[in-house]
Amino acid sequence: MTQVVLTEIHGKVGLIRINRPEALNALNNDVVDGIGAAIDAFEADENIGCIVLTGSEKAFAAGADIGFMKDFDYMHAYQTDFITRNWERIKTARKPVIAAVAGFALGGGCEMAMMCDMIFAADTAKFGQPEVRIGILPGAGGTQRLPRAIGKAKAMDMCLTARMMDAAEAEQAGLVARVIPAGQLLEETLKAAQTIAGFSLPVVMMIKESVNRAFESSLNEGLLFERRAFHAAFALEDQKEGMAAFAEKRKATFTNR
Ligand code: DAK
Repeated sequence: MTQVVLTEIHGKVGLIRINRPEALNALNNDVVDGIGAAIDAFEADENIGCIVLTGSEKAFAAGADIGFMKDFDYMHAYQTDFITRNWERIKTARKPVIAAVAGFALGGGCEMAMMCDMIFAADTAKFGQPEVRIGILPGAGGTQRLPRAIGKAKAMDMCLTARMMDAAEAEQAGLVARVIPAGQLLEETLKAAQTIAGFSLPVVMMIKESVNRAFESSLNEGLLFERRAFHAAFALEDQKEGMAAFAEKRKATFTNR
């Protein structure tokens, strides 16, 4: 049987690849469970400092698998806790997760990319929330994360008209961090991930937690959270090493302590 989720290790980076080319990487339970298991493994591996989630050249993921869910009734969706049960593992990852998106990122695919900490897009990427076309609404965060990323006007436009947004517009709107020529997407994303993985992991995790707090709290609460984390950083050996290395004009060697 084809493995619908593949993993590789590149130095200190764990790569997760969605692999259902016949269905444009449509997301079913096997795929989502596979991504969750891969994240579990990379989170537990102390040699890994950053995770990259990607698809194929043609599709990051064209959405939740429509065939899989077309006969669901309300009670089934509710009782099996559809989506929440396994999709949210990306959100709870403590190490940074970068989505490397080429081709279609639609519906649940766009939502999954937005669950990651940032999106690097190939110039071929197309983002959309076309659920309205098939009689449902975005249900894995699209109506909430999209307006936070690109504002109400464009989020409404995408969710209500089902139009796709190309990579250039997505970058201009703030949905993606970088647009990269398609042929270099993985290489460039892995390079950025290696940079992150070369820093102190506890500091990287504190930064991720603090930035995420900006979306969950008032400015004052967020600033307080940041300040506490900042003070805590002075308890790390890596802070001593980082500052000593700067003073001694050498490269820091972090030990994640
Ligand atoms: N599901 C299942 N199969 C899909 C698929 C999908 N989302 N998208 C594509 N495929 C399959 C096609 O059926 C086709 O299979 P065969 O016919 O060859 O067997 C194959 O992938 C190639 O697709 P096309 O022949 O259509 O390729 P094109 O290049 O012509 O078109 C396309 C590409 C991406 C524009 C088109 O495939 C398309 O419109 N796909 C559907 C996109 C879509 O509507 N995505 C949103 C799905 S709904 C929930 C939370 C979240 C969700 C649901 C519930 N709860 C909390 C309850 C999420 C919902 C969604 O994501």
